Amino acid sequence: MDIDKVFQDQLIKITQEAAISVYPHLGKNNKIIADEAATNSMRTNLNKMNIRGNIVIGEGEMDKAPMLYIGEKVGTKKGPEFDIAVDPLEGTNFVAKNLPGAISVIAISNKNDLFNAPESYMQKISYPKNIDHNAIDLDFSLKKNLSNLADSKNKKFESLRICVLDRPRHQKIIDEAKSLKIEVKLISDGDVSGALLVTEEKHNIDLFLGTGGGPEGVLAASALDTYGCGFQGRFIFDTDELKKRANNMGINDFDKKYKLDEIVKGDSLFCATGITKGDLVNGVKFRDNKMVVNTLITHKSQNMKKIITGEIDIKK
Ligand code: VTB
Repeated sequence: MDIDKVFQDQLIKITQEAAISVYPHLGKNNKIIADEAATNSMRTNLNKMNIRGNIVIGEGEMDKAPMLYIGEKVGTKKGPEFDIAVDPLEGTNFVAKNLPGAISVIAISNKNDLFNAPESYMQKISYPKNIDHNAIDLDFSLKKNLSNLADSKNKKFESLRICVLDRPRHQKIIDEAKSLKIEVKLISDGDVSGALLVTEEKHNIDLFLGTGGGPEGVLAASALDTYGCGFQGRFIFDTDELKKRANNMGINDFDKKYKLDEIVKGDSLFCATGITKGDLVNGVKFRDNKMVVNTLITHKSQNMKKIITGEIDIKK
């Protein structure tokens, strides 16, 4: 079933207001307060929606997060049943230091259509549209993925650019790229945005790969799906505790490589509002007593992918 278009504006409003709630905390070196503001705003607004929402990706497990925890029910309990993935403040470091790249993110699907997993790391890879899904694989070498990409895109191998989270665990990828003479865009945080840089030519990224947050992987997968891009993810359940939690959620194969259509099924709606200026969207700006905010929205059934600029009167 398609998600009704009325939810587009409602979701945009949710990430817009969450982004605005973070604005006073920019550059204050306090990640926790900024995250709380965004989470509080998002939760309050979700609870006003006429939906029966289930948080499948949230601020953490119930015993660790007081708000928007995995399994929390949100909405007025009237209306359609949705699975909801949230990252009210993706890039807490960016906000604390007032650096580019912070966004507020949400994705919804029909009930049972978003992947339900405990909070863990995920190995991920995303790539542009119109690429044969057998050409790119988490388990291929970087060289093989890139030569297949070059062939599919009819581009010169050396002209390809990849995006990787700047972490010691990615040194092998970074070294390999260097030996292949491939340019790497290193990002310090924010791999929802990183994974989405393959969506449009203007970002000039052909492949995103590496290990980051699992929740961020599921969120990115929703938007990638609407763009027709590719994604694979493998959760890393490397402790007994995580294995137990995964098991309780119905996961038995801990090493499974998930394809995009196993992570996000059917219709989905995704919104990301910029908090600080970033590659995907501009940050919150203050102009004539108004906050100007930019939101990337994707809605699969409507083939919608665009940036909406909103002006919010702060006197209200
Ligand atoms: C990424 C990134 C996040 O965590 O998922 C990353 O998107 C992965 O974790 O913005 P480590 O920092 O532990 O490597 C963030 O940087 C923060 O949640």
